[in-house]
Amino acid sequence: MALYLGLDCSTQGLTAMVIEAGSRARRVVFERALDFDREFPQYGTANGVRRDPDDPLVVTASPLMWAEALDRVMGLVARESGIDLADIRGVSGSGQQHGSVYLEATASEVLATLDPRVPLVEQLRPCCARANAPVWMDTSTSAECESVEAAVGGALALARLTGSRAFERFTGPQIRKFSTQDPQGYARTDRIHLVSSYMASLLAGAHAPVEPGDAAGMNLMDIVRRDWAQSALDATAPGLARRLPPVRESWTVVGPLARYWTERYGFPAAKVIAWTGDNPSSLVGTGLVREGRVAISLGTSDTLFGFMREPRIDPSGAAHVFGSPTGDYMSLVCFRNGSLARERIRDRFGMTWDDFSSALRATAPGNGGAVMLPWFEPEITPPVHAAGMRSYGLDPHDGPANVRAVVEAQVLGMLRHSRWMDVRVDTIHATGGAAANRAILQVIADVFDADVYQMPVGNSACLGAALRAYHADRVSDGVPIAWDEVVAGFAEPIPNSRVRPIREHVAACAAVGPLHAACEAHALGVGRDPLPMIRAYRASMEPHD
Ligand code: XUL
Repeated sequence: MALYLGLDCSTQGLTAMVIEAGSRARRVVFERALDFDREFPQYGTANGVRRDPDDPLVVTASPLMWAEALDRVMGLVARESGIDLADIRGVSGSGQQHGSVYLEATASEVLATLDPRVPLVEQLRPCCARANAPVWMDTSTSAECESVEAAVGGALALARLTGSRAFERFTGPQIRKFSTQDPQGYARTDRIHLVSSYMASLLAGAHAPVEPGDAAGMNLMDIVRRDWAQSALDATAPGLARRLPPVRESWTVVGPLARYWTERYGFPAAKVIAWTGDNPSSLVGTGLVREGRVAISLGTSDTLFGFMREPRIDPSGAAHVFGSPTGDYMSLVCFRNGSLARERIRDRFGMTWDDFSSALRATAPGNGGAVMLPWFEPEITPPVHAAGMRSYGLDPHDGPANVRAVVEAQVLGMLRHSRWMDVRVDTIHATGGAAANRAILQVIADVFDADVYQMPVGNSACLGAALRAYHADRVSDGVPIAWDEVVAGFAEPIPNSRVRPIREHVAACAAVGPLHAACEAHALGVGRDPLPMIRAYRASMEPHD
């Protein structure tokens, strides 16, 4: 039997999943999640992080907490999974993206000689050059973002080089801030890890590389060459190249599990595979392993992510391009006003979700040219700082029209703001709470003219990690396996969940696309008044003799 262990060190907890992957059986055999707040109260986290009481923009977590959680979860796999540990052939993982861990030079020796009798956390404590790791929720580096962008020739130049303009949570600006605010701490730092490469290092007992999926979230890696970009390193901090791990392919075998794990818990010397970020890992865990497939996650905020063969860049600077663990690329586009906006409309008209769905079904695609821009909160895509819903030709008292307006605006926005990917989308995997609503999925199918499938609920990042371990094991054994085959039987849609586009609806949605674009441009202050266009559209809709 061939078993693979996937781990996911997310913001709020650490999850372990064991899968059986082979020609005979393909199934999840064990899953266990640890919640940081509940299991490790000594670190004083809320939802896995700590906010600086003096500066709420500063958000961190302790790398020691992650080490302690790894120790505990590995013990649980050993004791409670009921599996024969000897069957585990590979281990990989995913981490929350962008977070960084700063280790002193002593870490190399400590990692190489981890003592199985002493808890991991005690051995690591002396080698942290910085007690706290800044995480992706930290937004305290606006000044650093500006100076990094200026040094490489502007936001677009940085996006072309690294896949994204500078973002506060990205690791490069965070490193710059540390190096200027605590030069002594930076001088003591011998190695800067991402959460992913740090956790892989703990498992292998040696400094692990980073891989292009997670390294693309740093504003430091040349997205085309998939190696460090010297101009970005120079713009960030002195002597950075020697402090960073090398960039290696996602299926790199870092080494066998360290003696710490084999002797303390009885694991075999299974292959430790490089870890990646949670979003690249979810790409695999939702089966997005070929061009034409994207996932839309309908949550508090809505996210669209998809597979790309080529590293194309969003010229508006709102989206990201990361490496994909398959050796290709992925996009990530985030819309802040997701469920939040749908709920606002539902509540304003005193509806239930069933009423909301009925309203969607009862209204015509195109909404008679009535448009809403649902920026109830500041929006990420497109960037909107001043919150406030805007509407054009929409009756504020017409509940069903408002329901259609909010959903069409969101989905047409997803289409418009993912066009830069230049990918013909034929299959959409829908995840997140609102993916249960098939009336919303029908709008997605109609707008994208693509089949939409519902995905089973689960930890797709953790599943992606286990599947990556399976793939890398096969590659390193010299019997490579196609990615479609890796995910088959695991990352598959719910049977019979397909929602097909309806031909007349597709045409109606395509016809209002330019109208929505014009309204958005006007609301952003870069376009003309769209009302004449709405009038012309309405006139064209009137029946002719
Ligand atoms: C992606 C991002 C988050 C983190 C935490 O850019 O910041 O999705 O990866 O999940």
